Amino acid sequence: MNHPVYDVVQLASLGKMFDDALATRFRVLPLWDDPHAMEHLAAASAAKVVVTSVRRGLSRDIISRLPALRAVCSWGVGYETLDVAATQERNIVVSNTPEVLDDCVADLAWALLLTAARRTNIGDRYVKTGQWQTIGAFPLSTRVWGKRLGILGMGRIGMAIAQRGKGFNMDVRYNNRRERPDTPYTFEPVLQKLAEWADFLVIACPGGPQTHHIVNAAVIRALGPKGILVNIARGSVVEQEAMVSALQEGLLGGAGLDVLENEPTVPALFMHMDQIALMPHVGSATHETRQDMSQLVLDNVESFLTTGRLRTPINERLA
Ligand code: 8YV
Repeated sequence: MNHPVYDVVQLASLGKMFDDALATRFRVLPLWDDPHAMEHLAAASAAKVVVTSVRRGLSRDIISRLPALRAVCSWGVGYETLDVAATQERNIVVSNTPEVLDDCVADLAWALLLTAARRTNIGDRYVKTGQWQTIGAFPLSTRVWGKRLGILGMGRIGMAIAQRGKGFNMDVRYNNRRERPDTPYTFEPVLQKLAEWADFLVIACPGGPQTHHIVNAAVIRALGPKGILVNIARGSVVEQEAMVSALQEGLLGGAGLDVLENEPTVPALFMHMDQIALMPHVGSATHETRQDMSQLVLDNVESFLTTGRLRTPINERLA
């Protein structure tokens, strides 16, 4: 069979403008809304690059069907849904989209922290349903400024969250795989101790097997009845059932969650729990940041196909 020669297999859309730009510059096989994508992969035996996303992921099976694959350019900072081990076995390089989303994700962490502490979501409903007139004064909430901010994961996003904490005059400590002496914050090597110390614990570490359920029942209880848990990272980091029981029993003060286990499934129980403020996994979802992320994917493809090097490779950082 005579196939056109493709440079790029595209498994995830980058938005119309960027999809068009990619297709104008390179010979692209778009498969993101193709129900027969697996069969059509055979046409891309010469493709050097795969474009995908953290949502779409990349399996070992797909990698094995692309004999000429040299680089994977993924949309999103997380890459736990990509089979990185399979890429490393074949010396395939991988890029993600770091930095451009740090500040928007940190902003959302703060929005959730403030919502959970000051109960702005409940207050909004209180006013709009007329309860201000019928019931009167709104119950007191929790002070934010000057409190203790614990951060799990002091990467770029953790740093951006910590920096905002300074604006609220907070004492910041963190737990991380390793100490970061290049930051002004205090390292706490034991997560449970960080939770005991903190008023607010914000999760900003990567997902995947290494962090699965590290925020367990003991950590949640250590945060305590007045503590607030914020998660803008991955639902897999938190033992969700333990968190819910702690909230129901009054052993945890509140939670602000952008991410859940098994998204987009939301436990029915959550719908009636005012102690949980929810967002639908939108940390990076502003017009500006989404544009920057797609541009960075495009830049990585362009850089790899013209110079043989990625702009933002993850492989080096894994070493
Ligand atoms: C999400 C993210 O992909 O970059 C990441 O790793 O989690 C986010 O950008 C996005 O919010 C849609 O799920």
